[in-house]
Amino acid sequence: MKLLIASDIHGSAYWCRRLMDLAEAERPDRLLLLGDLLYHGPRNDLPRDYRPREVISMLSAWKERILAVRGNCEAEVDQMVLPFPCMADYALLWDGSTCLYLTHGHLWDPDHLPALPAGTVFLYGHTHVKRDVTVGGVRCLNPGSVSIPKDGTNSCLICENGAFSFRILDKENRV
Ligand SMILES: [Mn+2]
Repeated sequence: MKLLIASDIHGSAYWCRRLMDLAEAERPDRLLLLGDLLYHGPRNDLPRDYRPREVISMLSAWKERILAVRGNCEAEVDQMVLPFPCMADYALLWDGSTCLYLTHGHLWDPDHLPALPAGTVFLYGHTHVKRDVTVGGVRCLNPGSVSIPKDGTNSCLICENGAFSFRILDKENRV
Protein backbone atom coordinates (compact mmCIF):
# COMPACT_ATOMS: atom_id res chain seq x y z
CA MET A 1 0.00 0.00 0.00
CA LYS A 2 1.20 3.48 -0.84
CA LEU A 3 0.20 6.41 1.37
CA LEU A 4 0.69 10.15 0.97
CA ILE A 5 0.62 11.81 4.40
CA ALA A 6 0.24 15.58 4.72
CA SER A 7 -0.74 18.12 7.35
CA ASP A 8 -1.41 21.80 7.91
CA ILE A 9 -2.40 23.02 4.44
CA HIS A 10 -4.09 26.04 6.10
CA GLY A 11 -6.02 27.15 3.01
CA SER A 12 -3.03 27.76 0.75
CA ALA A 13 -4.11 27.11 -2.84
CA TYR A 14 -0.52 27.40 -4.05
CA TRP A 15 0.91 24.74 -1.74
CA CYS A 16 -2.15 22.52 -1.98
CA ARG A 17 -1.58 22.47 -5.75
CA ARG A 18 2.03 21.39 -5.18
CA LEU A 19 0.71 18.58 -2.97
CA MET A 20 -1.90 17.55 -5.53
CA ASP A 21 0.76 17.49 -8.25
CA LEU A 22 2.75 15.10 -6.11
CA ALA A 23 -0.37 13.00 -5.52
CA GLU A 24 -0.99 12.83 -9.27
CA ALA A 25 2.60 11.72 -9.83
CA GLU A 26 2.72 9.19 -6.99
CA ARG A 27 -0.86 7.83 -7.23
CA PRO A 28 -1.11 6.79 -3.57
CA ASP A 29 -3.82 4.36 -2.48
CA ARG A 30 -4.80 6.78 0.28
CA LEU A 31 -4.15 10.42 1.11
CA LEU A 32 -3.89 10.89 4.88
CA LEU A 33 -4.59 14.46 6.06
CA LEU A 34 -3.66 15.29 9.64
CA GLY A 35 -5.75 18.44 10.11
CA ASP A 36 -5.70 22.23 9.70
CA LEU A 37 -6.96 22.04 6.14
CA LEU A 38 -8.71 25.31 5.31
CA TYR A 39 -8.41 28.05 7.94
CA HIS A 40 -5.14 29.95 8.36
CA GLY A 41 -5.58 30.23 12.11
CA PRO A 42 -5.09 33.26 14.36
CA ARG A 43 -1.45 32.44 15.12
CA ASN A 44 -0.34 32.26 11.48
CA ASP A 45 0.22 34.84 8.78
CA LEU A 46 -1.74 34.21 5.61
CA PRO A 47 0.00 31.50 3.60
CA ARG A 48 0.76 31.96 -0.09
CA ASP A 49 -2.44 32.26 -2.19
CA TYR A 50 -4.81 31.84 0.76
CA ARG A 51 -7.92 30.67 -1.08
CA PRO A 52 -9.73 28.00 0.95
CA ARG A 53 -12.42 27.45 -1.70
CA GLU A 54 -9.77 26.35 -4.19
CA VAL A 55 -8.35 24.00 -1.57
CA ILE A 56 -11.85 22.52 -1.09
CA SER A 57 -12.06 21.93 -4.84
CA MET A 58 -8.64 20.30 -5.06
CA LEU A 59 -9.19 18.02 -2.07
CA SER A 60 -12.68 17.09 -3.28
CA ALA A 61 -11.14 15.49 -6.38
CA TRP A 62 -9.52 12.96 -4.01
CA LYS A 63 -12.49 12.51 -1.67
CA GLU A 64 -12.75 8.72 -2.12
CA ARG A 65 -9.14 8.23 -1.08
CA ILE A 66 -8.83 10.77 1.75
CA LEU A 67 -8.67 9.78 5.41
CA ALA A 68 -8.64 12.95 7.53
CA VAL A 69 -8.63 13.94 11.19
CA ARG A 70 -9.56 17.22 12.82
CA GLY A 71 -6.98 19.93 13.49
CA ASN A 72 -7.30 22.62 16.12
CA CYS A 73 -8.14 25.14 13.37
CA GLU A 74 -11.06 23.12 11.98
CA ALA A 75 -14.51 24.60 12.58
CA GLU A 76 -17.94 23.00 12.25
CA VAL A 77 -18.50 24.76 8.95
CA ASP A 78 -15.49 22.98 7.45
CA GLN A 79 -17.39 19.70 7.54
CA MET A 80 -20.24 21.37 5.63
CA VAL A 81 -17.96 22.24 2.72
CA LEU A 82 -15.72 19.15 2.59
CA PRO A 83 -17.07 15.90 1.06
CA PHE A 84 -15.15 13.58 3.38
CA PRO A 85 -15.19 13.22 7.19
CA CYS A 86 -12.77 15.65 8.82
CA MET A 87 -13.92 16.03 12.42
CA ALA A 88 -12.55 12.90 14.14
CA ASP A 89 -9.94 13.39 16.86
CA TYR A 90 -8.09 10.32 15.61
CA ALA A 91 -8.27 7.54 13.07
CA LEU A 92 -6.70 4.09 12.79
CA LEU A 93 -5.45 2.51 9.60
CA TRP A 94 -3.96 -0.94 9.24
CA ASP A 95 -1.25 -1.26 6.62
CA GLY A 96 -0.53 -4.97 6.47
CA SER A 97 0.47 -5.92 10.01
CA THR A 98 1.17 -2.34 11.14
CA CYS A 99 -1.36 -0.06 12.81
CA LEU A 100 -1.13 3.63 11.95
CA TYR A 101 -2.63 6.04 14.50
CA LEU A 102 -3.53 9.39 12.92
CA THR A 103 -4.18 12.52 14.94
CA HIS A 104 -3.48 16.24 14.63
CA GLY A 105 -1.10 16.64 17.54
CA HIS A 106 -2.78 19.20 19.80
CA LEU A 107 -4.43 16.47 21.90
CA TRP A 108 -1.66 13.86 21.79
CA ASP A 109 1.97 14.13 20.75
CA PRO A 110 5.19 12.15 21.30
CA ASP A 111 5.47 13.57 24.83
CA HIS A 112 1.83 12.68 25.59
CA LEU A 113 1.06 9.56 23.63
CA PRO A 114 -2.20 7.68 23.93
CA ALA A 115 -1.86 4.10 25.20
CA LEU A 116 -0.53 2.28 22.16
CA PRO A 117 1.31 -1.04 21.81
CA ALA A 118 4.91 -1.04 20.61
CA GLY A 119 5.07 -1.29 16.84
CA THR A 120 2.28 1.25 16.29
CA VAL A 121 3.13 4.18 14.02
CA PHE A 122 1.88 7.51 15.45
CA LEU A 123 1.28 10.14 12.73
CA TYR A 124 0.72 13.74 13.78
CA GLY A 125 1.14 17.33 12.54
CA HIS A 126 0.40 20.62 14.34
CA THR A 127 3.99 21.69 15.05
CA HIS A 128 4.79 22.38 11.37
CA VAL A 129 8.15 20.69 11.99
CA LYS A 130 9.22 17.39 10.44
CA ARG A 131 10.06 14.73 13.00
CA ASP A 132 10.87 11.03 13.19
CA VAL A 133 11.35 9.76 16.75
CA THR A 134 10.60 6.45 18.45
CA VAL A 135 9.12 6.53 21.97
CA GLY A 136 8.54 3.29 23.86
CA GLY A 137 8.55 1.32 20.64
CA VAL A 138 6.05 3.67 18.99
CA ARG A 139 7.48 5.41 15.93
CA CYS A 140 6.24 9.01 15.84
CA LEU A 141 6.32 10.76 12.47
CA ASN A 142 5.38 14.34 11.64
CA PRO A 143 5.28 15.22 7.91
CA GLY A 144 5.83 18.93 8.64
CA SER A 145 3.53 21.53 7.08
CA VAL A 146 2.43 21.75 3.46
CA SER A 147 2.07 25.55 3.55
CA ILE A 148 3.55 27.16 6.68
CA PRO A 149 6.71 25.27 7.65
CA LYS A 150 8.54 26.26 10.81
CA ASP A 151 11.62 24.29 9.82
CA GLY A 152 12.30 25.91 6.46
CA THR A 153 10.85 23.44 3.97
CA ASN A 154 7.30 22.73 2.84
CA SER A 155 6.92 19.00 3.11
CA CYS A 156 4.90 15.82 3.35
CA LEU A 157 5.56 12.14 3.82
CA ILE A 158 5.26 9.06 1.62
CA CYS A 159 4.83 5.54 2.95
CA GLU A 160 5.37 2.75 0.48
CA ASN A 161 5.18 -0.85 1.67
CA GLY A 162 5.91 0.27 5.23
CA ALA A 163 8.93 2.49 4.41
CA PHE A 164 8.54 6.19 5.19
CA SER A 165 10.32 9.02 3.36
CA PHE A 166 9.93 12.77 3.62
CA ARG A 167 9.22 14.71 0.43
CA ILE A 168 10.04 18.38 0.01
CA LEU A 169 7.53 20.44 -1.96
CA ASP A 170 9.12 23.34 -3.83
CA LYS A 171 8.22 25.87 -6.49
CA GLU A 172 8.93 23.48 -9.34
CA ASN A 173 7.63 20.59 -7.28
CA ARG A 174 10.74 18.55 -7.87
CA VAL A 175 10.65 15.85 -5.24
MN1 LIG B 1 -1.43 24.10 11.93
